[in-house]
Amino acid sequence: MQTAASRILLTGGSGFIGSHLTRHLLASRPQPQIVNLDLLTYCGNLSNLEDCSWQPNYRFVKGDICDEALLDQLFLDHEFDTVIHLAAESHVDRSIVNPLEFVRTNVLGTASLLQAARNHWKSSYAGKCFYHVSTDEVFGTLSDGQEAFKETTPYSPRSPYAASKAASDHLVRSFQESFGLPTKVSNCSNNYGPNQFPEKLIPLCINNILTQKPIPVYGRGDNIRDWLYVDDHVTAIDLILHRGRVGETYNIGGKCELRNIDLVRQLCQAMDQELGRPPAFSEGLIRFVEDRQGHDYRYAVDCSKVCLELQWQPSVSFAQGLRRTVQWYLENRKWVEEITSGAYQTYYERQYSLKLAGPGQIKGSAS
Ligand code: NAD
Ligand code: TDX
Repeated sequence: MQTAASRILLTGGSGFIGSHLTRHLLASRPQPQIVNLDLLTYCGNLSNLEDCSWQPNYRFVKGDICDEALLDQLFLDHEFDTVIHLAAESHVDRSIVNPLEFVRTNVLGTASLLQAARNHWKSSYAGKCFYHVSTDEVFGTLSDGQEAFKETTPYSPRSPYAASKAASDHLVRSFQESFGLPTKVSNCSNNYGPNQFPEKLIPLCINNILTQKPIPVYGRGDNIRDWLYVDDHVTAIDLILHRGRVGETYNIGGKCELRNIDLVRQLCQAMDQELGRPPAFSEGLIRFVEDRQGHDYRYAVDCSKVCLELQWQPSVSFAQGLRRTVQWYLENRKWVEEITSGAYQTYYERQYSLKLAGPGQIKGSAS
């Protein structure tokens, strides 16, 4: 079903994928109004959307997706017809250290958003859409030769992160089934590209190679991930949002399975070339370290549904995407330095301090 998506509540827009998606949607025609609701946790960074902050159809709100009163107020003020939900705790290693934070944000936060959408849309669901951005990790782990995850693969999450995303997917489905809320879900494989927080494999390695620190590869580096350049994920979300069928889930994948150790070696090579270092210089930094607990062995996504139904394809090869990513991090060293120093967390105060509203009011209005 066609969705106009003219007044969008987008959550997590200051994170990695959310910032790319927001920029993409702001440039689309007809231009939607976008409210980016983001708590600016450690991985939210206002500078990711600095170039968009002046646009009249964009507004940033600092706030928590678990804050029901805030959600209520935002729905009243903006009369959203679309929710695109990306806000989440997203790093598997952190979920092993602090699972409850993941339950709060990913499960309770999603439930709060669903409830707000249901309350405000219940008089008519026509032209409304709740789009939930999820992950392939809900399907669990594959062995070599096992068939890639399909939309119909049973859920079998193995990390607290994956379990919290699986729970959020189930909640979305339950609101569709029980209340008729018009929902769409996509489950995507590993993304990479500019603005990814440097705790994830690729940006962490780029930073360590640059600063000549050890590159930690978990276990023997045999684990396999299916990599997708972030812009291709964004294009898929746009297509599903506007042309996908209500009530459906769509798998999105890169058709690009790589063993971690092979990826890291390729990255070392690309970095050495960019930095004019001798061949194999950075490979010497690789260290095999203790494995992640419950480390999923292999992810592979069968994305034939979105390819056939919506004519989507990954358009950026891994070699191209990796080169672009490396170049972006080299040209934007300040972005990582501000994260390392903590300066990025003062950006909100610098940008919005004069406009802070009183208690109970919405903060951070850019307008
Ligand atoms: P990210 O960690 O870079 O960004 C998450 C954003 O959510 C941050 O800006 C953060 O401040 C915000 N946030 C966190 N808790 C919040 C709360 N309580 N209220 C409001 N905002 C909050 O994540 P990402 O990698 O961009 O992932 C975005 C979404 O896509 C997530 O839902 C993730 O599960 C999903 N996903 C990610 C990948 C990937 O490879 N990165 C792959 C598939 C799906
Ligand atoms: O230092 C590291 N060394 C290492 O060997 C890190 C950070 C990771 N790894 C391994 C673990 C994984 O096998 O690299 C692989 C990729 O790790 P992450 O970048 O942490 O991603 P992953 O755990 O696969 O999850 C990612 O993809 C699915 C995102 O973080 C999730 O948000 C998304 O849902």
